[in-house]
Amino acid sequence: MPAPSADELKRQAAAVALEAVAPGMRLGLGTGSTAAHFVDLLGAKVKAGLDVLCVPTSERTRAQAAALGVPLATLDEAPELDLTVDGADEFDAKMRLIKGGGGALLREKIVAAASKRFIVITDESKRVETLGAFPLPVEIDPFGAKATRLHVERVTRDLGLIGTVGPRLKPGGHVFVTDGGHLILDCAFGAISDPDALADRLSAIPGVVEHGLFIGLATAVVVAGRDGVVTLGR
Ligand code: ABF
Repeated sequence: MPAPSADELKRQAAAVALEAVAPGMRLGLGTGSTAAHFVDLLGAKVKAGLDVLCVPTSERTRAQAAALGVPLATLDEAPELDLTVDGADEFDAKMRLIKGGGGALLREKIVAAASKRFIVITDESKRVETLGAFPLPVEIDPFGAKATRLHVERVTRDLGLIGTVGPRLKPGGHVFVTDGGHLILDCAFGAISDPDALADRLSAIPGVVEHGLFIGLATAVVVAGRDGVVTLGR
């Protein structure tokens, strides 16, 4: 039998997370290609009669879920969620994550923090010993963007992180703008030896709206690999 493709692995992880969904739950829906598999599988369950209410983390996910007939609410309408299922760009053995490659990190973090359980769905390519091979996204306010960027560079240099900090651009060279109207700095430092310290320092910078280090939020990470699906946490 041929080895499963990366896309098949993502769907397998999504299917395992779907088992945690029960009737009547209020769910947070993540963003990205792995989360899209979860939304797709959930849509089929809803069509078959499952009763849930869902809060999407991006306009992209909202459109996908709406097209599948998944009942949607805003986080203001459903401020306490039972479970959020989302992807990640990287995770380590302590279930610390880098997220934001898809540009939805602020809403993803707000929704995850509003959930009793937060299940991350991934394929094995996202597992790392030390976070940082994936450039860390930092979401900033457009006001004073250059000053904020300099501040981020100073703070990270103080922590011994040397690399490039640059605004995310769209294909064609235009600046990428998030659903919330913010900009993203992609910070390519390589290995981040102390993600907790970096998270604290970034959070303290005026102008930084949020950063892509998700620490202490994931309650489980479902990892689909060529040898099967493994779940860290619960
Ligand atoms: C979202 O989608 C993001 O936080 C993360 O950046 C990305 C992962 O995308 P994919 O599932 O397509 O690899 O979860």
